[in-house]
This record gives sequence, structure tokens and C-alpha cells, in this order.
Amino acid sequence: MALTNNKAVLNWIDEMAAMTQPDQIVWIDGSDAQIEDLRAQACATGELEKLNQELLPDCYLHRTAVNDVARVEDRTFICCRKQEDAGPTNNWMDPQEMYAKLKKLYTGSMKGRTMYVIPYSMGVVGSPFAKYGIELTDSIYVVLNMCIMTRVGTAVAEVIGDDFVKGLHAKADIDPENRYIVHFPEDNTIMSVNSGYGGNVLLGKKCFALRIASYLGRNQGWMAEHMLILGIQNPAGEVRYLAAAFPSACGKTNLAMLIPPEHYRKAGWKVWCVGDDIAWIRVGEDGRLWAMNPENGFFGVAPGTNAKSNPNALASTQKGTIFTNVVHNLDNNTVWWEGLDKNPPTNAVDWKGNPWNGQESTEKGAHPNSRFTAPAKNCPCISPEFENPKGVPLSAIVFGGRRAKTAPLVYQSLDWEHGVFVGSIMASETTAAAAGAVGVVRRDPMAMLPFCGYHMGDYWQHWLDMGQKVDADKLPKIFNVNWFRTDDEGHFIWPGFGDNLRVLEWIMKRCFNEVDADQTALGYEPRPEDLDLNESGVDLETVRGLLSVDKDLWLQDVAAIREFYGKFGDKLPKKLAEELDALESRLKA
Ligand code: GTP
Ligand code: SPV
Ligand code: MN
Repeated sequence: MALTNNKAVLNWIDEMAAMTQPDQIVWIDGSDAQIEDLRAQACATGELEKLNQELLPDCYLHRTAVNDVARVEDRTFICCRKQEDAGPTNNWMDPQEMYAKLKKLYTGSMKGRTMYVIPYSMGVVGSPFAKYGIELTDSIYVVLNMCIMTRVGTAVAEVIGDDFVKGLHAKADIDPENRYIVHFPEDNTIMSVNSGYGGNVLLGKKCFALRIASYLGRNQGWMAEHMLILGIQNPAGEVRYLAAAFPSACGKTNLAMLIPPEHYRKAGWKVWCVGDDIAWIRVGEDGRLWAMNPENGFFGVAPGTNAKSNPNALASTQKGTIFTNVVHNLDNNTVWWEGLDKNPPTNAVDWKGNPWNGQESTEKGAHPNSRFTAPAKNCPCISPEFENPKGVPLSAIVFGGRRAKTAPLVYQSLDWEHGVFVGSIMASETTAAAAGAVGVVRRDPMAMLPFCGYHMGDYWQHWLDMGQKVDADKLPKIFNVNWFRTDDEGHFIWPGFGDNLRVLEWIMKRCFNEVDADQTALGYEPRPEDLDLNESGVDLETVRGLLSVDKDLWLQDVAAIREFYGKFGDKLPKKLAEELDALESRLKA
């Protein structure tokens, strides 16, 4: 039975059902009984496997098709009417042409299947900042993941208006040649076909909360960003917030749930997680920038997650979690992945569904982009502000990426505009989160390269404009970090993870004028002795190395940035071109 009388919603569902021709249509009310029933159905067909309910209550395992394990950027489109509005970093096709092409792929694709109707909210249901969508899908896996990642069901259906985001997903034949992840920002519409993997099919996440939302935010004066949000509580009990944009699989979940080093803990420091992937940022009533997390769960990278690197993430996965493409340990019906511990199971099934002996096999058991979908409420350090619809006030914005050499451990921008420049020149080594080569350095401005729903030049201008809406003394300070510098043998020099708090502490002190800095060609950097290295295993000399700026390497980077900027033509904000010139002259000085 339909959960709403809204004609716009019902007409659209009728139209999509006429095209996809499902045997039946089922509305998702979000009740425990319905979720339990869907889990049982998925277990009966093998779509899910029920894990050891004593050790991992309400946890399930899913394996995707082997050709369907990551986002597909080359098959992701922004279909606005004018190509120039999509910009040089997005794939584009004329909307009418794309609709016609997709229609062929969707027609009859749900014959013999059920179409599930998922009313969902990004943000707290009923809050003025929440936005609603409906995803139609023929995948129970998608339904169950959406029930963790977003707020789903009757309460949403009751408040949904005509401006909801329409999302249609069909697994079809999981044919990589006909896989399309398409956005029509001008129509509030997302269409995804021939995939069953995470970011391609959980349409509330990257498709809505970043690509469509970034477009809406530009028109409405707010921002949708690929950022974690965290609060740092100091021994005085004050909590200060920051948001940080790192590219996919570059450490957002890990930083968001950070556990302070021991002596910090003893002194009373604590980190609160507000969000690990997406931030919607607005000017608040007090004239500051406020960030809220529109999601309700974590779709986190499994490999590397362990009791030492990220105990909070691990704890979050111990109940009500769906694991995707990890190892199935048959001895105790639990899961395993590379980097969980040093005891890979011997009697196991790998992510491809083949028998796997972790002591003998030379192949990885879990896919490098294997993931857990865990409810946010499971996280031991979830912020008391997590459900606050307004979010939290930002003192700092942090950019970062994987750079083996160039970028120092941390530097602060000179002001907001220079900070926007710092975000725009971000570069990072590619990871397994997207299909394609891994470890290749590419420009990924603000970690939004794959997620900006419009022209990147206009996006940068929007960042500059947001800075004008806020008094200079209320703007967050902007920083850049790099946990990933390596030595000559390729080992990470900085210990990372919990020890990153040492850098965050300096960042917050800068925001509150509590520490001085050295000025370099890049901006402001810590005096090495101002970083708390107590029990870090890192000495001052090493930190000096991590903070060093290799001018020759940077001048090469300036040339690469100039070439990159060239792609944006007239749309490159003048201010950013000036910042690039200024950086070059500081490097040459
Ligand atoms: P998406 O969910 O894809 O957006 O990624 P994310 O930014 O949340 O990345 P995540 O925190 O899951 O980290 C991805 C990988 O980076 C994992 O394999 C981590 O072990 C590794 N990593 C995270 N933080 C650090 C760090 O401080 N140092 C080092 N060396 N590795 C890290
Ligand atoms: C990312 O790739 O940045 C993710 C995972 O957070 S996905 O939802 O697949 O986009
Ligand atoms: Mn992400």
C-alpha cells in the first residue's frame, strides 16, 4: 500500500513502473518487521548470508559481482541542458538523448522482480535542513543499506513534498558495458542501472547528498561537501568542530572516529564523530558556518580497520551491519579482511566467492574497496550533536590527500581566499574506491572531482562567494594536511591515525590564536616544537622533514596546476589565478 497520497510521487512511480514492469511494488515503511522479512528473503536467494548472530547480531554478508566493486567515474554523467554547465571534469550527454538511451535499458528490466519504494530523508526528518528523496530499486541489498545509511519509512512519506529527489535504480544484468550512473540536476532526478555496488546504487549518498545537493546548494547559498565532521573536546571541556575533505579512501572515517594518544586521553581529550563522509554547510543564525551530516550510517572501507587503527569503527560494525566483499570465515561464520589482525582464517571464502586459505593464498581475501555499512548510533564516540538538525559550528576546514612527497604534514592558508585556492589544487594518489588505476596522482579539488554536480569553476566561485557571506573573524580557518609522506623505502613517516590529534590540536590552537606559526611559501606552518610529540615515536628532526617544502617539486606542481586550471577557461575565478601567481612568486623569492 502506498504510504502517501502525494500525486507527484504516485504519478512518477506509476511512470517508472510502466517502464520497468515489476511483478509487484512494495513500499518500505522502515519497520523492524519488514526489515527482518527482507533479510530472510535475501538469505533465501543467497543475496545475503546471515552471520554468527551471537558474535555479530543482525549482521549479514553480501558479495557483489566481480566486475562491480567500486564507483565507476567514467560511466557517471551530469546531464544538464547546456554542456558548459557540467564543466570539463564531468561526463555530459544531452538530457533527452540520455533519457532515451536509459529508457531502453530500463524497459522491462524488473519483469519477474519486485520494485521497492524507499522514502528517505537526508538529515533529521522534519528538520528545516532535511531533504527528501524516493529511491525505486529492485535490490533488497539496496533497501537494507538505505535503511542503515539514511532515515527511511513512514515518517518520511508523511512529510515528503513535490520537490523530492527522484531516484531509479535497476540492477538489470549488471552489465558493465551498459552501466550508467546519471544525474539530471535540473530535474531533481538520478538514474542508475546495471550496478549493485555502494556509491553507484545507494542513491542518497554520493548521487543525492553530493552531486544533486551541490547543485541545489549553489543555487540556494549553501554547500554540499565530501567532508567528515568532528568535535575535539579539550581538557577544559570545550568542544571545537572541524570539517575535513579528503578524497575517497584517504582517511575521513579514520579521522572522524579518532581515539587520542594515551597521554591526551589521560589529560581529558576526546574526539566526537558527527559525520565521516558528507557535510552540508550553511550560514547559521549567528553568522558562522554550521555543518551537518545528512547521513545516518557509515559506508566505511573495511581493509586496514582494526582494534588499533580504528576501534570505534570496528565497534560500530558489531551489530546491525552489512559487510560487502570481505572474507567469510567459515569456522565461526564471521568476517575478516586484510589488516583486521594477523590471523587470516584458513577455512574461508574470499570476496569472489571462492574457497580461500589465508595462510597459504597469495591473493587478497577481501577486495581493497570492501566495505561495512554500519548504523551511526553504534559508534561509541558518536557526537551528542549528531541529531541536531542545525549541525555544529565550524572553527576549521581541513583539506588533505595522499601525497608521497610534495605536501607537508600541515599548513594553514593565509586567509579564506587562499584557503579556497589550497582546496582547488588538492591532488592525491587514486585509491580502490573508484574503478581504474590505483596510486596515480591526480588533481581532486576539495575531494569533489567525482562528486561536483556542476561546473568546477562555478563551484570554486561559490566557495569564494560563501566567504563573502560571513564576517572575516567568523570564518573557519582553512588548513591542508598530509598523513601520507613516505621515506625512500615507501614507508609512511608519520604514524597517523590517533596521532593525527597532535596536528588537530595545533590546528585548533591556530583557530583560537593560542599558538604562533612560521610563515613559508605555502602559508603558516607549525614551529616543530609546538607540536606535542610526547610518546609519538617521532623526533623533532623527523617533523622538520615532514614540514619541509621542496621548492623545486612545488614549482613543478605550479606548472601542473597551471595546466589543470587551463581546462576551466573563463570559468576559472580570477582570484584563484592570482593566488597561483602569488604562490609561484613566493616559491621563487
Ligand atoms: P571513503 O569512504 O572512500 O570516502 O574514504 P575515507 O576518506 O573515509 O577513508 P578511510 O578513513 O576509510 O581510510 C582509507 C584507508 O586509509 C584505510 O586503509 C586506512 O587504513 C588508511 N588511513 C586512514 N588514516 C590513515 C592515516 O592517518 N595514516 C595512514 N598511513 N593511513 C591511513
Ligand atoms: C567514496 O568512494 O568516496 C565512498 C564510497 O565514500 S561510495 O559510497 O561508494 O562512494
Ligand atoms: Mn566518500
